[in-house]
Amino acid sequence: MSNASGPTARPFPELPAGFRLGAATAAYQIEGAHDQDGRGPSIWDTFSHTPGRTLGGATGDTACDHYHRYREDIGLLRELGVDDYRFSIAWPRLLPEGTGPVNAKGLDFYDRLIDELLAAGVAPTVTLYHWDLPQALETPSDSGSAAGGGWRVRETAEAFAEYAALAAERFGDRVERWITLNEPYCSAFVGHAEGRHAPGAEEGRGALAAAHHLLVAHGLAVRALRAAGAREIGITLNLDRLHAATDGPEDQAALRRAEVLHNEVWTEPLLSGRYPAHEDETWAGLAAGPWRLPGDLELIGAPLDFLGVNFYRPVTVTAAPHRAADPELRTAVDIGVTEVDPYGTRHTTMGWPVVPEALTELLCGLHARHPRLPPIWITENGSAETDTVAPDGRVHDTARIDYLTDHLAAVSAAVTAGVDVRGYYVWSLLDNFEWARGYGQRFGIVHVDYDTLTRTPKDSYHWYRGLITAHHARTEETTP
Ligand code: PNW
Repeated sequence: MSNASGPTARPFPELPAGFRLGAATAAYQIEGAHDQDGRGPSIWDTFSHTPGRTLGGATGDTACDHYHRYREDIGLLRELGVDDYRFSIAWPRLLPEGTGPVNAKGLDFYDRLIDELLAAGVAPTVTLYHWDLPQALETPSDSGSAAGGGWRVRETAEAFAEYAALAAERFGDRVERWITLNEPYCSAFVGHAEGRHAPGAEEGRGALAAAHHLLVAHGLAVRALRAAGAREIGITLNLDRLHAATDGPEDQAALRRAEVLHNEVWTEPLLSGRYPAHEDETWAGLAAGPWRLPGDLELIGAPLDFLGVNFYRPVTVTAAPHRAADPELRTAVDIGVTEVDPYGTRHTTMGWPVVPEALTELLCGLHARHPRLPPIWITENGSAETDTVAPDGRVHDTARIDYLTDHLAAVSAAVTAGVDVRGYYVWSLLDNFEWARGYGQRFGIVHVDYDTLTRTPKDSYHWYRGLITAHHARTEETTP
C-alpha cells in the first residue's frame, strides 16, 4: 500500500484482509463529570484527590469532558473511519454504590453513546472494568450496604457479576465485544502492593487476595454475560515480553519469577485452568490462599472468545535483593527483580523503549505456549510524545506515526507466522488522564487542550485515516 498523500513518506504496513482497526479510551481517563447525573465516587476519585498521589495533583474531575462532548468525539471516530471503538463503562455511573440502586441517568449516557457509535458505523467494544471501582465497595459509606474491602474480598467479585449482568441486559443487543477486566495485573499489584495506583495500598496479602478475586470476578462476569446472550467475550491483559539481562543463573531465575508475576499468574488460570507451578514457596500463597474456593479454577478457566493484549514495550530484568520484610510482599511485588534498560533505541516520553519486534515475539510466544489460545486482539498500543500544536495549527507527531507503523507491521508479522490476531485498537483516541502521571503524558492521535478542551487531530490521526481507507479498499478487492 502506498502512502503518497500522507504526512510521512513511509509506506503503510501491509495488514491481512479483514483485519479490523480501532481506537480505545477508558472512562476515568476521558469522561470528567465525576459528580454529575448521579455518578458515585470511585477509588480513582479518592486516590487522585489525595495529595501526592498523582503528578501535580491531577484528577479526572474534568479530564476531556467527554461526558458532555461525546458527540464531537464520535464525530472524530466517524471521520477516522475505524471499525471498532473500545471504551469503558464507569461502574459507579451505573451503580453509584457498586451494588443496589441503579442510576438511570448512567444507563442513559451509555445508551446514547452506543447508539451514536452505531449510527456512525463504528462497532462498540465495552470494557467493564478499567480501574474505577465504586468507592463504596472499598470503604462503605454510612448508607452503604456493602462490607467494603474492595478486591481483597470475594463480595466485590460477586458485585461485579451483578454489574456485568446489568450492562449486558441493557446494552448486549448492540455491543460487539465485551472485555471483563483491563489489566488485572495493575489493579492487583500496582494498586495493592506497589501503591502507585488506587487504592494505593502496599500489602502483600491484600494484593494476592485481589489477584484471585479479580480472576473470580472475571469468571463470574463471563458466566453472567453468557447468560445474557452477549456476543464476544474476553479479557485484556498487559502481558510482558521479558528478557534477562544476562545468561547467568541468578538473572535467569529472576526472569522466571517475573514471568510468573507478570504473565503466568494470569495466563495459566485463564487459559489452562491452573495456577502456575510454584517452585518458589511464596507462590503457594496465591495458589492455595484461604480465598480460594472449590470450583474457582473451573470458573476462571471457562472458554473465552478472544484474548485482549495491551502492548507498549519489552522489559529486561536482573536479580536484585529483596527490600520488604513482609514475606507476602515478596510474592506480590518485591520478587527480587529489578528492571534494567539495555535498549539503545528511541524512548517515548514515558521513558519506554521502542522495540516493535518484541510485540511479534510476544504474540508468537503465546501461540507456541498455549494450545487453547483464543483469537487475539491488540486492545491497546501507542506512544506518548511531546505533542504541541504548531503555528500552522497542526500537531506534527511523526514519531508516533513511526511507532504505529512499526507495531502494526509487527502484528502483521505475527499473523504471517500463524498467530490468529483479529484486530488492533490504537491507544488512544484522545490525549487523556494518564493515571499517576496526570496530564503530562499525551497518548492521543487527537490533541486535547486542557484549558479550552479543544480537540485537534494530530498528523497521526490523518495518517491512521489514510491507512484505514487503504486497508478497507484492499480488503474489498481481495474478498469475493
Ligand atoms: C495501560 N504502570 O496502563 C492502561 O490500560 C491505560 O489506561 C494507560 O493509559 C496505558 O496503558 C498507557 O500507560 C498502564 O505504571 C499504566 O505500571 C501504568 C502502568 C501500567 C499500565
